Amino acid sequence: MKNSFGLSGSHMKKKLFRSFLLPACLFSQIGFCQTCSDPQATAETKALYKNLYQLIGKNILFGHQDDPCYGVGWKYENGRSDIREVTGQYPAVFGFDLGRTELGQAYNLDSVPFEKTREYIREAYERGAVITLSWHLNNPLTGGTAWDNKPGAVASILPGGPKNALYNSWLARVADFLNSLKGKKGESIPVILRLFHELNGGWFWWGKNQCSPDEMIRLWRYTIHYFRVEKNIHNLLYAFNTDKFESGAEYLERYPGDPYIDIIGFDIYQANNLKENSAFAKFLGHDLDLIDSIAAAHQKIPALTEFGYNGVPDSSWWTKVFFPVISSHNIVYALAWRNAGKKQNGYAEYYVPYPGAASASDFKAMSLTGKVLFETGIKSKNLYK
Ligand code: BMA
Repeated sequence: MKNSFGLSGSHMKKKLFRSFLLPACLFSQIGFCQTCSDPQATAETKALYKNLYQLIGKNILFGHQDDPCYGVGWKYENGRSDIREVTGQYPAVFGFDLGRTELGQAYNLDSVPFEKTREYIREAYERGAVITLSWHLNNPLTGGTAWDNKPGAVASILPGGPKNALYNSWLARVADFLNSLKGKKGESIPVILRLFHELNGGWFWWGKNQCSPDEMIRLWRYTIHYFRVEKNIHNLLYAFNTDKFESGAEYLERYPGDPYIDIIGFDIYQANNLKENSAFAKFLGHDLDLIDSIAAAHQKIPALTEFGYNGVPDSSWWTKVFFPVISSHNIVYALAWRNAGKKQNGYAEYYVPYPGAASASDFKAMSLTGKVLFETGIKSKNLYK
């Protein structure tokens, strides 16, 4: 029966209930609002968000970029993982990079075949792990790499710009890849998409000296709208992440808004002016304090989206420097950068230990704290249910 509002009794109740609850995502402060930014997100994506949200302040999932692809002294050997060889467990978060998908190439910028990436993503998902993708996309204006930071590229790909059609074609290729990520029942595998990372730095073409805050915000919204509306992709959580930063105002200067973002993160390395343990720990703590409060104010999930101390030369760095700082904050995951080993340019890079490395036993000790979770710790959490 319809009432004077033209609604049946039960419909009316639902409407009133919703209009009461929605503005009061206000209730979120006491834990009610655990919905991701995309109202049309798939069931598994919504579940992932909710379950990660519930980990805030409790656990930190340990992640590693390109973990199953290669490690120090090996490449593409089935089942291998430096983290697993040190701790007995795979990481809880797997990071991969989409750079060069936009060009239709078979390999990414670090020579990882996309076929392999797809396979590793499926395997990680079946194990209950979280997947996050970064995208070091080429400069659409110059054809150079992501580090070709001449200004003007962001403006050129916005609607009306000379490279807008090219950018759309790049997004379409990324969309094809994202659409190809399917679980055993044909469901889309949820992915944390980490776009335009380190945007407060000046080294990428999307950096702070290369475009205005308004241009960057428009690019974020345009890109997310393209995936959601043009391509109907709803298996994504979006991570907003700067490099290390000084203040909340700096952090939020290019933030596209709550309807677009799920994860609030930043990247930080123990290098350059943060080479000393004490300097690094202090800055990490400072930024994590800010991230905790920004994430709480915006009802988002805080994360350390990328970090590292190349070669980890200090044998007790994990338990004495890193763990004390992260464990007193709210981040739900921390992603260590890749174990490239010796690269073609002769420069060596690794951020988690391999068997025999100086910090291997200390890393294992951290994996046994119960606070930082790896493969076995997340199994029972059923993050996709
Ligand atoms: C950097 C280095 C590079 C790599 C790039 C993208 O930090 O590891 O060797 O090409 O990330 O993965």
